[in-house]
Formats: sequence, C-alpha cells, structure tokens
Amino acid sequence: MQEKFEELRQRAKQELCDVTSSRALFELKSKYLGKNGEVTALLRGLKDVPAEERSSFGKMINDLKVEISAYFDEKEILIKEKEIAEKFEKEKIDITLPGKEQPSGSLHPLNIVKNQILEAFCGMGFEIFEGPEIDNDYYCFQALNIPKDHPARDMQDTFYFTDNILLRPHTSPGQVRTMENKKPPIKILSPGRVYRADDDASHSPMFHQIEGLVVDKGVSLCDLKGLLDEFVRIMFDDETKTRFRPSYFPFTEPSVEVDVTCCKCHGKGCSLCKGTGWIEILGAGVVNKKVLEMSGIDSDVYSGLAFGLGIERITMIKYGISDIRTFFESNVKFLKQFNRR
Ligand code: FA5
Repeated sequence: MQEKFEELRQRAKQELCDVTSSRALFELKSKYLGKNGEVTALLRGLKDVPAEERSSFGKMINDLKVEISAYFDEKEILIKEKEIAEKFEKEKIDITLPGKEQPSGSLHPLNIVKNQILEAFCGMGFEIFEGPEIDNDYYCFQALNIPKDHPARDMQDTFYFTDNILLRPHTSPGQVRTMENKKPPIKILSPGRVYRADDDASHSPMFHQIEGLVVDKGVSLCDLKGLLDEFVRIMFDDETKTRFRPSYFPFTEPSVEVDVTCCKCHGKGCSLCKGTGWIEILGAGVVNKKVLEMSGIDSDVYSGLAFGLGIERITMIKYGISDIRTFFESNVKFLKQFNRR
C-alpha cells in the first residue's frame, strides 16, 4: 500500500509539472482530489480495510491528501502570477503616445458675428424680440407706410404664398409688433432670417438682418449717430469711421444709409469697396410719425429711431469675404477657418 501511495504522490507531482494553465490545473485537481478523484477513492475504500489498520491507513491517506493539496496550492499561485503577467503584457499601452485628435465643431461665421452684434447692443441696454418669418402684407409693408402698389415695394420684393401671406423681406415688421405690444420707453433688437428676390455675389435670396428700435421722449438723429458710431467702434476698431448718407425708407423720416471705411484699404479705394473707400452696412432713420401713430404710439409725445443691418454684409467686411454664397455652401474647409479653439 505504501508503494501505491508513493506512486500516486510522484505521479501527481510529475503531472503538475506539465500543467501551464488554470484550466488544466482545475482538471488535474479534479482527477486527484475531486469527488471522483483518486485520493478521494482511497478515502472511500477505507471501509474495506481491516478495523485494526483503518486508523493508521486513514492517517496516511489524509497526510497524502494534505501533501498533494499543498502541491496544487503552490502551483495555483505560480500559474496565477504567470497568467496575470501575460495579461498585463498583452494589454500594455504606451501612455507616452500622443492622443487621437477629436475634431470639434464651431459656430457658423454668421452666428459668431450675430452674437457679437447682439452683445454690442445688449451692452447698451437693448432687449431681444423675435418676430415671425412668415408674415402678412400689413406688418411687412402697410404698417411701415408702404401702401399696396407703392414703388418702394420693389426694393424689397420677396416670395409670396398668397397676395397677403409672404416671407418677410426685412426685420422691420418687428418694429410694429413691438410698438403694438409694449409701452415706451422701448429699446429692442429683432434678429432673424429674411427673404428677397435677389441673387448675386453680394445679395442672397435668404439672408439675416437685425432690426433695432428705440422709442422714447426726445430721441433724435443725433442719438442714432452716437449709437451707431459706438456700435461700429465695438464691432470693428477705433480707426473705422462711419458716414451717414441721405437715403429713403417710407418708414423713417429722415432716412440714412450708414457706410464704414473699407476694412481692406482703410478708405483709399480697392476692389472690395469698388474704389469708393466706403462700404454700406445698414439703413436707418428717425421713425416716421405715421408709423408711430399706426402702431398706437402718440407721436406728439414720443419719437423713435430705427436701423436694420445685414449680418452677411458685416461678416463679409470683417473677414474680407467677397462672395455671399460661400456662407451657404456648407464647405467644411471654409467653415473650419472660423473654429476659434
Ligand atoms: C431694409 O431692409 C430696411 N428695413 C432697414 C431699415 C430699418 C431702414 C429700419 C430704416 C429703419 P435695406 O433693404 O437697405 O433696408 O437692407 C438693409 C441691409 O440688409 C443692407 O444694408 C444690406 O446689408 C442687407 N441686405 C439687403 N438685401 C440683401 C440681400 N439680398 N442679401 C444680403 N444682404 C442684404
């Protein structure tokens, strides 16, 4: 029996030497120490051993079991260490490698400039009011002193759904809607998309305007000039000058168009400013008394100032862009230039 135990011990030791994985170790352990293992079978056979030898046999089998279990425990530690080392090796990463660049989006240049314009005016106490893009003839024209069949409608020809319903050609209806709903003093900005039957390098069928309206006691053209000079100083620089040219809008009297010195040639004359040294950025004026009255404001007590600027035009001047259509082509190479991370 002694030899049998010895043979079992040696065989278990030998087979353990060849084991290289947790899986193989588990299977070998079952072979010797499992429910149907060889050592367990010896213990089960004790009942057939004569009673006087049973105790010493039992002790020998137990010792053998403890010894073989210790071999397995030792081996298990070694295999686990080996397997962890292999896993680390396989999953090793080089933390000194540079990270993969994540492309980030950016605001569209028109939104960048729109935000700058809104910020400039909000800093001067203006609030924002947005009107509808689809509007009716009254708000787009009649309430702005442009009766049906008036020739001034040609300047702002737009797209009609019916004789009465149209895509607004300017943000000026925002003036009327505000005056109808708000008591003076009024100081609002009305930004949004507008539409016109235009299409060339400097005119788009859809573009963006920001309307400004101030209604209070005693406001005059001087206030308008001071306001717009300050706006130009904030948007461009101290060198940029403004020029007020007489103009005509049925809803303002007097009316002006405001030019700024060309950002490219600084007033000398170049292709961008068509040799004049100046670029027009907006239309403005003192609100026509008729418009105030039609909107329910007493024109003997209050006066108003209004201006309407094109965001595309200002963005083109700021960034030296010569064709308005580049804003709407969704060309990522063009748009990436404005990513100011
Ligand atoms: C108007 O739209 C007036 N409602 C502005 C106004 C408001 C005057 C309040 C007085 C008081 P005008 O048609 O000039 O005005 O347009 C204003 C600005 O919009 C222009 O200076 C120009 O910058 C821009 N603009 C006009 N048409 C287009 C177009 N098709 N594409 C791009 N920008 C345009």
